[in-house]
Amino acid sequence: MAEENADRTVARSWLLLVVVTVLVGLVGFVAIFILGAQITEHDPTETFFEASDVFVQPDAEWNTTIFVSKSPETREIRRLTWLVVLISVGIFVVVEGLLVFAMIRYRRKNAETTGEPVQMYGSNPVELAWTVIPILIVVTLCLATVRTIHSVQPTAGERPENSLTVEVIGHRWWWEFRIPEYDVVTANELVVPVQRPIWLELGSADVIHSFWVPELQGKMDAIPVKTNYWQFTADEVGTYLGQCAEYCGTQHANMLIRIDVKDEADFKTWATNQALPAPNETTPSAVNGRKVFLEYACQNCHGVAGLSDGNFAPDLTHLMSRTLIAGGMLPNTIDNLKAWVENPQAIKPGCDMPALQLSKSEIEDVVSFLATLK
Ligand code: HEC
Ligand SMILES: [Cu+2]
Repeated sequence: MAEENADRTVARSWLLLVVVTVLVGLVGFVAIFILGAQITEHDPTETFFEASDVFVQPDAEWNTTIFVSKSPETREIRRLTWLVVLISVGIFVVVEGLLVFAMIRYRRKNAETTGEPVQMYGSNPVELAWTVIPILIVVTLCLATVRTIHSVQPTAGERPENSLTVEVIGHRWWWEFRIPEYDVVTANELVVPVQRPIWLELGSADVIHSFWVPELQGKMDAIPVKTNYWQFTADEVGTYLGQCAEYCGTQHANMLIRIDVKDEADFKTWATNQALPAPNETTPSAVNGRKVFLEYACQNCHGVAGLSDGNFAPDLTHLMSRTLIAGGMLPNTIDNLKAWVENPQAIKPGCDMPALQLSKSEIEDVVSFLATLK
């Protein structure tokens, strides 16, 4: 009787092995199918997340979401994410299913009819099953991950011919962007052309930062001394928000990124304007403000083309073309500029701009001057 039971159990475990192997094979096949599909192919989950207010709030001031992909690179990353989720859910269902089955089948109430479950030791098929299946799963995940990394992460020599190079330099706590092709230097807010590969060369002026605009690309470290390369091609015109993703000091949370993707003509207009020197100020207050700018230490830290070449702090040549200041903390309004110049430490404690103890009229004047930097 006991022997008969043991035989049945062995037969059952073989059956289990076959079923699970087939299931894993199926999942692997689906995975390879999904990964192998053309990246231009429509992804139905995208529409779902884009339409879902939970993940994307169109009116929110600052909204970064990993659920919407607006570049081929993020689509690849998302596909990998779904593969991992799919496999994990599969494992969960199988393991929990077996657990629940065992709990019901062998619960105490059934003990008189079914007895104790057959106690086995050293069953080859079972041992094989729980060794081989996890290995298969891990290998599948590993291959898929390597494949995705390889396809989204460029190396130094892979810069596409038609790409636009942007140098990205992380500072505590703001981002510097340079576009050598157009002589552009700006801070925190970058404009790039749509459907053209953007080639990023990342570095840092101090500690390690991480450049992350989730709708356009995954994270990439910006570190001192060594240049890291990163690349994305935006599908659509729009504004994409990001954030430093590597803790870099007290104001790390206020180190935001804003990328405006425009069509080629609008981008060129923007870039051409950014490359112009600061316009001549007109009002007496602005003329005074310019003096204040040169007399106080402002010019040592801030660059204004044609006036000063400080490069420790955000370039101010076209300050007024930006929507936010202080790493994304404040809308760029006259009142906020005044508050900022009066005491940056009250707004962004610990930041690298000191309160320069300007008088009320000096603040008025220097902000009138800043307001001419269009
Ligand atoms: C010791 C260097 C230093 C001096 C001097 C200095 N700043 Fe700054 N300033 C900074 C830094 C650093 C930031 C960026 C702070 C941040 O976002 O973390 C900044 C930010 C700003 C910003 C916001 C720019 C943006 O795009 O976010 C304005 C405007 C500004 N400074 C104006 C001035 C004026 C006007 C003066 C002179 C009265 C001045 N600064 C003096 C270092 C300096
Ligand atoms: Cu940071």
